[in-house]
Amino acid sequence: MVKNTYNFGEEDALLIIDVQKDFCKGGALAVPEAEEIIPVINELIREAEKKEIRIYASRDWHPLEHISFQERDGQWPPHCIQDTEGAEFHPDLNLPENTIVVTKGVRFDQDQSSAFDKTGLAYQMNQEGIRCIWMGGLALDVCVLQSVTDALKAGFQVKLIKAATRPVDPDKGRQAIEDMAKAGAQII
Ligand code: VGL
Ligand code: ZN
Repeated sequence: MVKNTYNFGEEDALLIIDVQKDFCKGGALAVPEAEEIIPVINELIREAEKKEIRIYASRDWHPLEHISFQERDGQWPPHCIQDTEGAEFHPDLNLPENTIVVTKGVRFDQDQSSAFDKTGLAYQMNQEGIRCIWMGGLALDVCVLQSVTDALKAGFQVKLIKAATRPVDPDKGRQAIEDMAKAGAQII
């Protein structure tokens, strides 16, 4: 179905942002059409494995009554609560066993929309000699946008795969693409 070849280089990594049940159909904070990205990401995973490219997957992993929830004057309904079903990766996502999981959203004092926000991920990727990050996941206008922005600020090249992401809000999604391109991301 998805017929794409992704030209991964030796210093590349794949970073999949928050493809979790709560962000998909029936979840606490469902992103429209979220499931449509899964075959695209699975194709990226297959290609990354073929080329022995490192795969990272971030997960939103909130404590109960997190500061980002509406009950705490945050922006979001409760979602991705630690060790609940909604916080699980989507079952159709074929994450290999050697995927490195990046846990975020755990801090009591702030949200972490970006997978790079106080997670040490930029340090880890630099240690591994990674120069270029291919990114997709959920949601385009929230955590993907923030992660792409932070990756660029940290000096990585970024390739955002458009078919591998969906926004919470379509207008904000279009704006996010524009902003990421302006910041230097390559949109594929
Ligand atoms: C996200 C809203 C709240 C995301 C996380 O992963 O895009 N969105 N928490
Ligand atoms: Zn969250």
